[in-house]
Amino acid sequence: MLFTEKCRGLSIRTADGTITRLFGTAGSALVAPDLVCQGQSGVHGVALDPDFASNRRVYVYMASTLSPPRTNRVVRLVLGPDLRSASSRNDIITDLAFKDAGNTHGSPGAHSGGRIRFGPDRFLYVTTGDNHNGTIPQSPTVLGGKVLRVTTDGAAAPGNSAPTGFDPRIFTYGHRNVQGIDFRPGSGVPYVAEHGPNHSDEVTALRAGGNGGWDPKNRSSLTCADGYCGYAGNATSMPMTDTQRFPDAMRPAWTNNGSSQGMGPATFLVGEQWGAWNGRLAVGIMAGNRLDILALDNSGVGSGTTPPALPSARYRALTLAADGSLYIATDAGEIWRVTASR
Ligand SMILES: [Ca+2]
Repeated sequence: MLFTEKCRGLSIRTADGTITRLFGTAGSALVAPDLVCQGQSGVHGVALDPDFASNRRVYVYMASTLSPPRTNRVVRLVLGPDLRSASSRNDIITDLAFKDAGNTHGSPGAHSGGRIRFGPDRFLYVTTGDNHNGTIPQSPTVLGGKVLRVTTDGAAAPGNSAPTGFDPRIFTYGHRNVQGIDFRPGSGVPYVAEHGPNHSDEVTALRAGGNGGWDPKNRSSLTCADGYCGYAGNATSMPMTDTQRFPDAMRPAWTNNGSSQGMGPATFLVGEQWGAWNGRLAVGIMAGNRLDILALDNSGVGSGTTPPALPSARYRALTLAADGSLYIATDAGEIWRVTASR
């Protein structure tokens, strides 16, 4: 089991229970002197190469000092045969937006996104955040508030369909701070979970070249400190999906319009063991300190089911394991394995 810790790095727990620190701060097998741990930023997502069994490649998302001003990066590593070491660091994406200076809305390092997952198409999806910057989400070139889709070398994947003038690595844009992405069983369509401001957590099915409709810059009805209106207004004056400005924006498949409770990680439950929840989306509700199970068939719009057996916690990461169980990481520094029971 590979896992990351924001201020330490990447570690592995092998079958005998031993934990080895592979990559990150001092004490890791491979030290990253450039690692930034500040505010919400640090080491975030981890993904296994689809061909891990033969190439032992893993990918992590991290904030780095290597290219001033600081950026987020996707770093490719190769694990040793005994899974106790990492080498051959290759930074395949070096220019992901990072909030380098604090402003009215928060500290440096805020809204860095950072989930990475391979799709069934074998391309790597990378989620980024708006950095509390009004112009980044709709920017064609700044890689914040985006979902990228790239090869294992970090190059643009074919079929991204980014509009003319956009960085070709961009798959979708106009996002706030995407922390959850997974691929719907059957169709393979990517779905993202987005943390709303003071309203409107959203789950959205992505389409290549699509606009998520988040545009938190000043407008006639709102003038905001530092030019960022992401915490101003309401679901009408500063919507998470602005269909007036962007009539073709991707509509959310699920939203809780009235409030935001801090939707973060997301993973589809797959397998008969999950019974009626097979195919539903598990999401972490961070401010709500709970896990919700969402039906995306319009029967459960605006609400979710909270499994009563699970403790209250700030759910940070969700992953379905090969054996069909659900692994949960919490902000309190625990990893849980959850299985279905009926
Ligand atoms: Ca949206």
